[in-house]
Amino acid sequence: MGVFITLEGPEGAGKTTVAQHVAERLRAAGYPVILTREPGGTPVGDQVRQVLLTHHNADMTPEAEILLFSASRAQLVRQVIKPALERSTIVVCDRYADSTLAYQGYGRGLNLNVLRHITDFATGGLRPDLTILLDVEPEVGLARRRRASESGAEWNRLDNETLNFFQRVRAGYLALAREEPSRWRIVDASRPLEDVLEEVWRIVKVWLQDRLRQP
Ligand code: Z5A
Repeated sequence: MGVFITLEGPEGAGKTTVAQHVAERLRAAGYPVILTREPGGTPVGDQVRQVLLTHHNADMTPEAEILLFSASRAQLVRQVIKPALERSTIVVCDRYADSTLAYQGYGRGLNLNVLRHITDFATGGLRPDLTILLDVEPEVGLARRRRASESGAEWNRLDNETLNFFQRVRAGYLALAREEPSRWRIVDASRPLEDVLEEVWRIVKVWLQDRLRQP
């Protein structure tokens, strides 16, 4: 079986940049790797992503939102992630089910147990082996996002949420990480990018070495 690594965190934390870097370094070290993301990562998921993130759908209800994120995830798990793990590949995924607990649960206030049931159905119970939380204050992350969007990066429907919403999301992530410390590693992503990239790579390298030592 392969290894399933996810990157989580609020907007502008650096997930996409870090996920690419980790995938490149793993490849350079000789591991078979695929890099994917949520929502999206499949043709069906990419269509769902458009529906989720377009500003035209400002009236989307939280219930519709969770089902759409789950639809994209169900497709990604069965079409991409599980087959890759069965080929003993390392899967690096930019966001996964913990985003649902953080955003729709802690952010929107939907019942966490209900979300866990829906998420288990969508994923068939597939959980990450290692999750890295890139933790950053919402003010810092949003400022990075704003700068990136001025240079052409997408500014999506969820980016318009209030600062209070993003503070609940961040607190939710930290609570999730503390609940399950064996799976999560928390990285201070407010530091310069080079430092963050090096720390995440060190975590992944050490974690993989420990795992290979296990019988
Ligand atoms: N969502 C949800 O609600 N429920 C779910 O179940 C799932 C998702 C799966 C998806 O958008 C949205 O859907 C997202 C969560 C929600 N909400 N919003 N908004 P997305 O995945 O496309 O967008 P994102 O995750 O928010 O990505 P992002 O804002 O682009 O952030 P990022 O991937 O963490 O950062 P980045 O793209 O790597 O970097 C952003 C910029 O910051 C870029 O210019 C970098 O060069 C810069 N950067 C990164 N790190 C640093 C450091 N350390 N210092 C300085 N500058 C940095």
